[in-house]
Amino acid sequence: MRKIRTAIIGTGFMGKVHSENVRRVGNVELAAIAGANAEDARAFANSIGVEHSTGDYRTILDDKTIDAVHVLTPNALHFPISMAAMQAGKAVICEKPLTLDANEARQMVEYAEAHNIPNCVQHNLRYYPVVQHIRQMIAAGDLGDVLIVQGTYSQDWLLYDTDYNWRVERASNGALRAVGDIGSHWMDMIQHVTGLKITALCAELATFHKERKKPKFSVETFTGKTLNPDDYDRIAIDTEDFASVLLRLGDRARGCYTVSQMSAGNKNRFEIEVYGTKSGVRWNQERPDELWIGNRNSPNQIIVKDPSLLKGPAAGFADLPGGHSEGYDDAHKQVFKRFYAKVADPSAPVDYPTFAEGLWGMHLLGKVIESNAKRGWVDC
Ligand code: NAI
Ligand code: SOE
Repeated sequence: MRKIRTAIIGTGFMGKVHSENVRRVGNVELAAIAGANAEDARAFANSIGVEHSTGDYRTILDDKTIDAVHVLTPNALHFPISMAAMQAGKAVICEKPLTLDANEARQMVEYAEAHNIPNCVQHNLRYYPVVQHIRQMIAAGDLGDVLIVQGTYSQDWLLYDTDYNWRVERASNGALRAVGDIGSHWMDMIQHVTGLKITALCAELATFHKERKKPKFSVETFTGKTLNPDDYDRIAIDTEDFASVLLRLGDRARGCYTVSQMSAGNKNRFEIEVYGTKSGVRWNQERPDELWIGNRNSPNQIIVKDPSLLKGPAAGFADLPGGHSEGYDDAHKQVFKRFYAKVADPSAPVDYPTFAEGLWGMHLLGKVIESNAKRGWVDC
């Protein structure tokens, strides 16, 4: 079997996660690393045992032996790097949010479709086994008609004004921070599990820290907790820390969610609840193998992931027996398995999130900005 040769572009949090998990896919070889500069790239490549590294991703795009790339940089670089990679004929997995705006995302979709290039936006959170079980329950009508969706994506890693990351800056991140960074996951997830589209929304954004103290040197995602007072510059902030969003999903279903990067004690609480005419479900990423099922006329249940009990195709997203937890890393691996099956065999199904879905996500983010600006409902 010829292995697909892939490269990682970006050596931070996602650089680690993608490197480790793409290596769990049998038909893929991690062949090269590109970083922001040669030193970062080499240090990272050494730490994970990859021979080839570069401080200029274009070197990788020029390499005809590389079949695919993972774009894992700050958001503003997703579009130029992904477009250049596709123009060089590489299959592309790009992190979320896909781009800075829908216009960039549309160009990526059009290019990929016109040139038949396998493309994926990394909405990995869909691929927890229990989430897929919820999806199958809803498709089978176990919940009845969906009436209510609600939930949150709440974190606390930007609670203090000394917490800093490229995400707080528009130029690197885009205009929406909390909604773009984690609301993008929530909206993707709720549409994926219910099969419904968000058809209108009403959003309010809040920036609690109008000014933050920026470290004078770079800090990686989630790691800015150990600096001293002299290590900072004061920077004005115009991206949101928190948002609340009301939703309509078609004629009947209604919902709301909050996103926050300043809710003390919430490390990575991504919670969805779906209530239908028969029953409801609640799932929290921090306890990924558990599913709460709410009933009106019988006791509520908590079920635990077990492939032999997962509904239909959901079992295909669990690679370990019941009682053996499958978490964040495993959800990434599930995307990679399916994406690289497609890269290896063009007749394989598209069983992973595509740039077209990333474009819809960017469209919704644009609607959040529009709604907040006009202080009212907007149709999507
Ligand atoms: P990070 O700040 O930890 O890493 C970003 C890396 O990109 C850094 O190593 C930086 O040096 C590198 N970089 C910057 N310019 C570059 C260039 N020109 N060429 C190559 N590398 C360059 O950020 P993190 O958390 O890894 O986020 C990266 C992306 O992944 C973001 O778009 C973010 O939204 C997304 N993400 C997705 C997650 C998921 O669960 N799907 C989780 C965390 C992040
Ligand atoms: C930071 O908020 C972050 O790493 C996001 O960028 C990811 O998408 C999310 O899954 C975890 O938190």
